[in-house]
Amino acid sequence: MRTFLGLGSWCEAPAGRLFVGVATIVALIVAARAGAGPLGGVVQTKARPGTAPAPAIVYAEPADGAAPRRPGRFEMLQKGRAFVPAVLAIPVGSTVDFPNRDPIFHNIFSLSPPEPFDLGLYRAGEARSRVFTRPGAYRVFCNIHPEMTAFIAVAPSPWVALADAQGRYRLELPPGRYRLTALSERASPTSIEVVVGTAPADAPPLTLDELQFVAARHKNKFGQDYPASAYGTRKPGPDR
Ligand SMILES: [Cu+2]
Repeated sequence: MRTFLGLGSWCEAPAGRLFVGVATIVALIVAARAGAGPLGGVVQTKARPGTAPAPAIVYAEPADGAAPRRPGRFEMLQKGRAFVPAVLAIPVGSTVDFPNRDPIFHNIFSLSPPEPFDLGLYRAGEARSRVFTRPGAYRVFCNIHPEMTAFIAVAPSPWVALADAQGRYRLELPPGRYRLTALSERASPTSIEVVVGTAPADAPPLTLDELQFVAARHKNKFGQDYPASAYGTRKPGPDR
């Protein structure tokens, strides 16, 4: 039998503080030549030995003025008793479709503080959708299968990216001053300020710390423990 550690009670407090940066460093990025101005960089994660870092999310907010709204449409499948993909990074206002591609029922929900939701129970072949109007970090679960866990980061701007396995990311930013924030499902957010010119540039590294993260069984949609029968007889999903 395998125990599913599903990012439980520890997680909700940091999620509520998602967009409060921990450390702020001012860094100036000097434009070298005219043209498009993508900002690249790398997120370095302090992870436990032998543990792959959780996927990092990076987003930029204008330091002065409001960010434009450019919502998109995204998809998170329920397939093989897992969420696919298990991590999404989306602009605020975006819609996420949650199709059920399994031959069994699922019940997707989140208790995360930005805006808890419950999509209810639905069968194979059906899809339900949700518009994420509030920025923040959403831990997403299934009320039947505790091994199903996902993470959706809703950025307050259109400039958001999921870093690759090496922590590298790229954001297409108009020239200006920005607050750049990185976070993951296992690390509190950290921010720096950057000034973006008209030429491609690299931001100073952002560092995430997973060492404080303690995995725990998460609760069901009623805030209660799952029945013991929900564990152990199920096919294991991703242990994240
Ligand atoms: Cu399920």
